Amino acid sequence: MTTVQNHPTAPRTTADWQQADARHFLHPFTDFKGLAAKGSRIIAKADNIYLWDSEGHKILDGMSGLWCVNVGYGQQSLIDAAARQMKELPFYNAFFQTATMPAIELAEVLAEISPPQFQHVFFTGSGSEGNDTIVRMVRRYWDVVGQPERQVIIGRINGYHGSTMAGASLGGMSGMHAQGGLPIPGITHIQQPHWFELGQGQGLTRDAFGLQAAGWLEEKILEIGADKVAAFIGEPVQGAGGVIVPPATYWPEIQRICDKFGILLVSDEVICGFGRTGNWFGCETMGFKPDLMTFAKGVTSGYIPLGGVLVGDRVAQVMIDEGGEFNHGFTYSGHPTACAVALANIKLLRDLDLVSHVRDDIGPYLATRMAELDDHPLVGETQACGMMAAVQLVKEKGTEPGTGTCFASELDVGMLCRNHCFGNGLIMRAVGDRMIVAPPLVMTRAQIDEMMVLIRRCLDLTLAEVRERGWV
Ligand code: PXG
Repeated sequence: MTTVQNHPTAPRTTADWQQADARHFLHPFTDFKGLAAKGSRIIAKADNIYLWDSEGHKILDGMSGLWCVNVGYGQQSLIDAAARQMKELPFYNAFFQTATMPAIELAEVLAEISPPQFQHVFFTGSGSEGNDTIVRMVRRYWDVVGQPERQVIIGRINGYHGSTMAGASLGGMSGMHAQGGLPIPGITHIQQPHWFELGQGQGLTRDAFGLQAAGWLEEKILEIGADKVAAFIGEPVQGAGGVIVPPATYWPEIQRICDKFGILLVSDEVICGFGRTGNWFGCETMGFKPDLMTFAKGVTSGYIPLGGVLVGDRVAQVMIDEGGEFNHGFTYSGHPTACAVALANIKLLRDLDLVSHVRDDIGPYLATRMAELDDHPLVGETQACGMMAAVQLVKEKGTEPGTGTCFASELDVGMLCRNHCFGNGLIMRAVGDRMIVAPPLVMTRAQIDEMMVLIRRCLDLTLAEVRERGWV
């Protein structure tokens, strides 16, 4: 018989929390044994762009939680919206010919703020479920229009589309494909438009490299046979892959190729949506017109889980007029409390004019300040787009900006730098040796200055450490 332990009534110390965590909580993307030995950092509270851990340390959250807290922490109108809705109707489903008012209203508002081809939305509980929905809907679309052999969906190496079977398959993360028999059949990948890794050293301009990278899609389509290809999916700016901002030529050329072969174009807006790039959606910043868009994260600023798919007219008309029943959906599709929080979040984004704040003021300011890091001996490239930015660490700088020689990956220099960030009160992620930030959109110029002081300090500390170890 198992005995149920009562939760202790005395306040727990950090060590108590860490022990309970290690005993029972399996964290995502984590070496369980390694973390249990080390102990988690326990985050206790947050306000605006700052977090506090269980030891009372204040931390500047350069990652908006996990690319999601776009309006910053502590926004009372989101909290009130959740409380109000929970009191009125915490949950009801959208199956069996029923609907709730917040879900209807949110569908209406999403149609309003998204590009004009989007008038319909399918709700899910997360971005991964959104991308599972994409796979099923895209394949269903081609069935209904009488081309069922169009099954293959093309994604990109180092793209990230979630962690479910379909999401992880669409993504191009080799570590994920190595576990659980992925990708599932009918999903394949092309190389990413990553200048620093694949573009430099070829004697191409960035724009020429953008065309070359888009051309890999056409090559892949011809290799598979255009009549077998259903869709192409990509993030406007790759997020989890390391904030890889493609050359300006890339997305318009991808659009041209998809149009040429009649292939559906899917924009995964889970990170780029809701103002992150300086427009409501990343496809607007990158200049393309997708047929479908996945969203999650910023739709509620992460205050409560919600995701979905915006379905463009081309697909929606077929699914509505000729599709019959679409056998797909989740308990939480259109969750009223989540939708009420999303409505409050979008109202706040509008009231504070945060999308133009990012486009016209704080985004360009972040880009300018990040570019100043190009003079640092460890920095080979900086990139920024709206409120996301990357700093590529290098062993040796190249002769031109955007070039350089990488450290051996087993040295894990990015992790050294990330540890200095943690130690200095800054959340900045490392993707290999690419340091990335995606701070809340409510950030002020003074707060960006504060973040830049921390970033430069951490780069200096990392440089001192790699010198000491004789790695440069
Ligand atoms: N698409 C994109 C573009 C994402 O960034 C998902 C789909 C999946 O969403 P859900 O809600 O199912 O997690 C994501 C999620 C990281 C990291 O390490 C990024 C994400 C999730 C977890 C970690 O940068 N993005």
